[in-house]
Amino acid sequence: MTHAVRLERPELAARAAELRAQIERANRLYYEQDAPEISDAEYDRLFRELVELEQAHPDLQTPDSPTQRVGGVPTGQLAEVRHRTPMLSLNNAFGVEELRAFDNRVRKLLGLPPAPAPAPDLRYVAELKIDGLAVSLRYERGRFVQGATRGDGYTGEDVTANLRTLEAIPQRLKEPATIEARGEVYMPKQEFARINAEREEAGLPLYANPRNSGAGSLRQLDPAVTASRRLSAWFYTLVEEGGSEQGGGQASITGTQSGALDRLERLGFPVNPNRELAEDIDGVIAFTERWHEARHQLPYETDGVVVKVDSFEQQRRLGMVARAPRWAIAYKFPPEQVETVVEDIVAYVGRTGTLTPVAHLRPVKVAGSTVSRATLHNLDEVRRKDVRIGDRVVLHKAGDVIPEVVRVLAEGRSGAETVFEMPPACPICGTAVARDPAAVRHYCPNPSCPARVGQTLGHFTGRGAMDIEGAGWVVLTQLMERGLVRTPADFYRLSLEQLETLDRFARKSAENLKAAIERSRRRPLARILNALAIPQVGEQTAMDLANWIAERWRPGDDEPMGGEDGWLARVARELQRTPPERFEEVPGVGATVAAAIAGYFGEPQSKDLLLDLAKVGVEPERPTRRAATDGSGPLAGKTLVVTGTLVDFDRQGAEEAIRAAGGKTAGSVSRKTDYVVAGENAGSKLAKAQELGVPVLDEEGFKQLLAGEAL
Ligand code: 3B8
Repeated sequence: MTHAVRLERPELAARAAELRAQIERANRLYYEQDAPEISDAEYDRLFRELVELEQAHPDLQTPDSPTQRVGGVPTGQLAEVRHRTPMLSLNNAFGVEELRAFDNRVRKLLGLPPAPAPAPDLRYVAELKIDGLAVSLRYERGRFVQGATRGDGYTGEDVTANLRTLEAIPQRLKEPATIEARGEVYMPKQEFARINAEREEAGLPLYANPRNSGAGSLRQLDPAVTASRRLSAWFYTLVEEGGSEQGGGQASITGTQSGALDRLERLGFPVNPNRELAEDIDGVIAFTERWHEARHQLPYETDGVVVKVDSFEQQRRLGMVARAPRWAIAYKFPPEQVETVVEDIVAYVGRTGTLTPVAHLRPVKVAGSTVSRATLHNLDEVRRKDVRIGDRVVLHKAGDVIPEVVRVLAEGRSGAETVFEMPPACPICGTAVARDPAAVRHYCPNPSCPARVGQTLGHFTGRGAMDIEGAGWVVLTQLMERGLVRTPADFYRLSLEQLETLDRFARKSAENLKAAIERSRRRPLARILNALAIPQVGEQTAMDLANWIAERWRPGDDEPMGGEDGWLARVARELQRTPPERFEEVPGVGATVAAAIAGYFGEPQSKDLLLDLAKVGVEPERPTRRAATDGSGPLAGKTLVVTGTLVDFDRQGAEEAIRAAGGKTAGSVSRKTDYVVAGENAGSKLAKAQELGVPVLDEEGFKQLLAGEAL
């Protein structure tokens, strides 16, 4: 304590109380509301200060101090699960010096000579530290029976049903082992960016990072929500029956962490391939250096390297203190924050007319790329952060992908900084800007605003949609300015002569663009639906919706796919008269998205778009036949509803099996339902079936039915 300001006793007690309050508050925001206000680095700093204070003055420690718990309190909505062996957390190391200190502590406790003397019996495993949500999965005789979050380390939340929707989680192991596997469920960076973009459009609060959005997606009461987010997982701990996190029962099986990782892999778990068995701490340090920059190229976020003593026997001798094992440490990469200057703040008009203030920044390198723009989301956010033009700011990338202004360095202001105001008129079309009653959103109310139309058309021609090569912004702007394209269907009416009138367009370039437009007529239905820019419908939902449509309104063998009397036109008419609740049958679509889809197809402005596309000759590819619909198959002509959790099928798998057997699936039970397949925790649909006298099958009965065995 020589370097710190010396505090007197009452002040120390006050400081400890203050730290506890700050940490508790941060824990609540982080774990319960998935909305942290302080950075991880700041949290770690507070936590360490409290740990140091309590270590120096043990009488200041209270039984309920956050240092005595792992953190994370169950929200009380999901069922609780008591962990058979506690899920501890890791102590952190900031910087190489703290890694070397860890190595020396380990050596000392094991009676080995201090570095740099060689210690050939001591080896370390270095693993990438996945920035996700820790879970523990229980398998009995090879079957996945229960999955829980870490919670406070002793009691977590039961998220079994939600975890079953993850492809990364094996329902069944390659051996009938009874084990617990622990790992990290995470959200890939791109998925994080996609979900935040959707949330922004829907006016929902944004997730701070993939970890929080992953947690928000997993700690859900409705597994369909989890299923709609593409979560994945990496596993790193294997607890064999009767084992503990300090080795224990593990040793009898493999003896080492590196062996346990290999065994996890053989059992069928995803194990991160970026791991290394290092001969000494220098090997570990080289590993951290290698991944320091390279990590930005990974599709998931990693915030450090977990270093573990390889031998379980040594792990057991090292043991644990308070809340963390002494045989492992989490090396944290330095936070990727940089300083730059806000050169301007400009309001951009989006597809829906929303005006978004965007900071134009002095270009700066952060987390692997050069950044010159950062969205400020809305005026409230600009005011809350008090960002002014000319300010020096701290910048980082949320989730390692989205540039974000963390805070303003207000101390350095010269007074020449200017406060941003929303323009009173749309910067593109001059229409008076309107404001949502909810007050966060400013928007251009003009549906024919060139910015709005342009963005809509740009989305239509873009990748993942109709993918018309050569129809970039320069070309689009001209087509709009000349009045040649006002709606998406207009692209298909363009003549070669019209295209030749574009600036710097010769015969050849006109032909190329024309050919690209022609090629785009034959996109699959999912791409066409995505191209329409239906609110709340991104690529994934468009795909799910397309599959659902293809199942319900299967094209006839002789039916043309395009044209006024073709399949696409029929689909357009059907969609217009589909009530919102029917769209909830689409896998992964809840009430909000269903309402948005129905709202879109009911809107006069968008209603005829799909029909128009059919009329101008857009011809989707014929959906591939995934099911036996020719009247054969044991479930031909039958409609089934699946509810609750099954052991050997996830929801999608069960529905696919039904279709493959020639049957149909529905989302709700009615008198027309032939069977209800009820798994564990089946609720209202099961009750409905019993009320209507619809036959109910358990999983065994369902399998028999699929196998064509009469019941
Ligand atoms: C013991 C071992 C906690 C952890 C651990 O990628 C313990 O190993 C832990 F008490 O939290 N985020 C990892 C990661 C996390 C942990 C770990 N290994 N690779 C991670």
